[in-house]
Amino acid sequence: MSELLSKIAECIEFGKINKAAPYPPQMKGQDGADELTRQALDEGIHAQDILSKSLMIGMEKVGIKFRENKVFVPQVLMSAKAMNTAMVHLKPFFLSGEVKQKGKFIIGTVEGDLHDIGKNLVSMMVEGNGWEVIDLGTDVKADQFVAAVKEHENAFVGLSALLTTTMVNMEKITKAIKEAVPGAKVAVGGAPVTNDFCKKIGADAYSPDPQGLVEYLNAQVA
Ligand code: B1M
Repeated sequence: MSELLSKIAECIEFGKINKAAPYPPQMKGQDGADELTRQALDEGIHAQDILSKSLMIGMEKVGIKFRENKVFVPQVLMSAKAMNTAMVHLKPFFLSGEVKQKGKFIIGTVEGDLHDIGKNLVSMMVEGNGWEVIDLGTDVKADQFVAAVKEHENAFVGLSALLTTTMVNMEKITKAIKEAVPGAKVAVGGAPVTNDFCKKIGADAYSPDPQGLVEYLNAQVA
């Protein structure tokens, strides 16, 4: 069992989607996340074990390598694609409640801002680490965040901004969320955002990269 789970983790780490995929070259012709996840389920390995002992391990390794500039956006996207392929096989177990997720995470790029590449990477990494992600998209206004936080009880919130002109909207969004749902936790990130800015606007956490955010979220439910 552990050998198969290690192989799946490797597929996620290196972005091997399925046997037909030519990427990465060193794994050409080998089974990918698609075939191996199916095989693991057929062999009776519990979906929860596949998630926590292989998919999440692979995703964590990518997150750390990305933070250390050892891999870049394209590699992370391939890993996320491999992860999503594996997740298709696990979806029925999520829906039946057999596989437990760590919690809910609402994310959006703030009002006025249309940049979504970084926000999407964050979403994929958080989802790949066992969280249910509610992605509100781009140009998300305070009332949309508030509605989502009211709908999804105990969800954590993530705000992304890429412009110095839109990061200022994080303050009113954070205030609106906290006014509507006292105790709600808001994390902020994006190229122009800093830890000082996070503190100044009353948000709860800042991370410069997806892995730091994942570590913050995991620590909240540990
Ligand atoms: Co725009 N743009 N852009 N742009 N754009 C920047 C951001 C800019 C720095 C370019 C420049 O001038 N050098 C500049 C901002 C300057 C400033 O504010 N100081 C800029 C500008 C000015 C603009 C327009 C105003 C241009 C114009 O129309 N005159 C316009 C604004 C549109 C709008 O939003 N209203 C605009 C438009 C666009 C495109 C549509 C063309 C396109 C976006 C496409 C898309 O996202 N679908 C675009 C792009 C691609 C860029 C650059 C080139 C790349 C941004 C990106 O995707 N980076 C960018 C210049 C650059 O960075 N080289 C630029 C890759 C991404 C993985 O990184 O988003 O930082 P990033 O996310 C990181 C971290 O920040 C972190 O994790 C991610 C992975 O490490 N992170 C979080 C992000 N969110 C997080 C949340 C967290 C935690 C971590 O917790 C919740």
